[in-house]
Amino acid sequence: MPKTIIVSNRLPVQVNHNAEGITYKPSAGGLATGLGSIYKEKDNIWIGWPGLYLDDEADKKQVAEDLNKENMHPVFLTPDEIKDFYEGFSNETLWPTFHYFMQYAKYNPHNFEVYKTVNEKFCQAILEFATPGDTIWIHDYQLLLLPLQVRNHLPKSSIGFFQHIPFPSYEVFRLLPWRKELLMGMLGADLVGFHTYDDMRHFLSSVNRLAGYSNAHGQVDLPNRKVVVDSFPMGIDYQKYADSANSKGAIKRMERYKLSMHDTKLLLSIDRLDYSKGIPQRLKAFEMFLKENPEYIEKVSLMIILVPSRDKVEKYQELKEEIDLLVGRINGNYGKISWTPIHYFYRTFPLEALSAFYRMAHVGFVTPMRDGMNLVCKEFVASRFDHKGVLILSELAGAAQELSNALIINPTDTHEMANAIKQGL
Ligand code: GDG
Repeated sequence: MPKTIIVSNRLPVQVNHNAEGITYKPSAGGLATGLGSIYKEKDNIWIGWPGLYLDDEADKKQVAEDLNKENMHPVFLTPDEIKDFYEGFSNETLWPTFHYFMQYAKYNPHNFEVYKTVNEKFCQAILEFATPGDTIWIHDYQLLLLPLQVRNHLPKSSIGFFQHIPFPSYEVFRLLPWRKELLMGMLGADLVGFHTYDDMRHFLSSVNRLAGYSNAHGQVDLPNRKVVVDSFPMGIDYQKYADSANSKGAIKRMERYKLSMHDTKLLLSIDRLDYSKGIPQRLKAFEMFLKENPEYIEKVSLMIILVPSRDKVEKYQELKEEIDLLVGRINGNYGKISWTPIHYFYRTFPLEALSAFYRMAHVGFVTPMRDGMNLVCKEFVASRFDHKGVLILSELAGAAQELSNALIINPTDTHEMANAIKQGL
């Protein structure tokens, strides 16, 4: 029976190895949220890195066995591969370039070589499982070369590629020394998908100008195959978030949190800690709002939940320090014994707690500088099944193209954001 093989850099579980042995917990992040249900069906399988380095062969064997029972297969990476492929090329070259932070991008040829090798490692893992008729569904910017690598081994296979982050304009993409190889890698798929129409147009323009292939209605004609390129804006499981926000557990938590927050109005933001998410800009807008609207002091708080992410990468460490300082400054300047302006958490919460936050917040405050889609704003809306609440949303999130009834702001405009907070409240 044909199956779907999902392939992404990370598996949807975080594997840890500590004194108690090997433990597993679901990972937080957009991809895990979006595809969580598909790989569990029938014989489908999800191939990816389990998120840690294991040197002991017996541990690797155990992890592989445990994960196989849950329809997952691990690709193990060495410490050098983690550094050069994951932290290096993926997160210090592709991520900043694709999010228009070109000044953060490093151009290191060695890292690109390791990126290629690791993509080939994923390819070998696919070959272990693929049988004729299967659909191979590859995800995201860490695996741009993989569609072509698989095509070279299995010319007749059915391959989809979906990119979860923006695809930048040609003028930005062309900065990458490896631009053509990366494009050709993606064109190894039969279907290439993006969240938005703009991302798709940017990709097609780069294919045309760098690889010389034109397109008609999103179809690229290669000499021996056709590739369809389209936009597929990713949604969420609406019912899951609506039900969770209405669950006994979430309501109980919400009542407890409300008591300790003395019924102040609440702005809520939830992100991975990442410079693309516009967190310092958001904090400065909240500070300006308090300064310009002192009547709201003691009446409104901002809850900011930051999920630790890529903490070995220098820019992320610097960002964490900047955020710590800003939160300290705002709480130090405006706080009262009985009121904290910013409730700041640097960790993950279980879904039940997130649902309680989503449901008790009056305003969802989502202000990325760039975001492929952004699922948090959709989860906020789904959790407000009572149709109350206001969403402030950056025009630079893919989701802004769908959620046009939100208060749409430009995240570089501090004034506009401060005004939107007032309007939202
Ligand atoms: C990438 C793209 C695109 C957050 N904190 C906790 C937690 N989360 C969950 C949220 C949400 C997910 O993580 C974050 O998804 P986003 O879409 O907002 O952002 P990225 O992680 O950057 O995702 C993005 C996405 O891929 C999908 O294509 O939308 O543009 O950058 O689901 O709820 N989950 C739990 N505890 C937390 O503390 N359980």
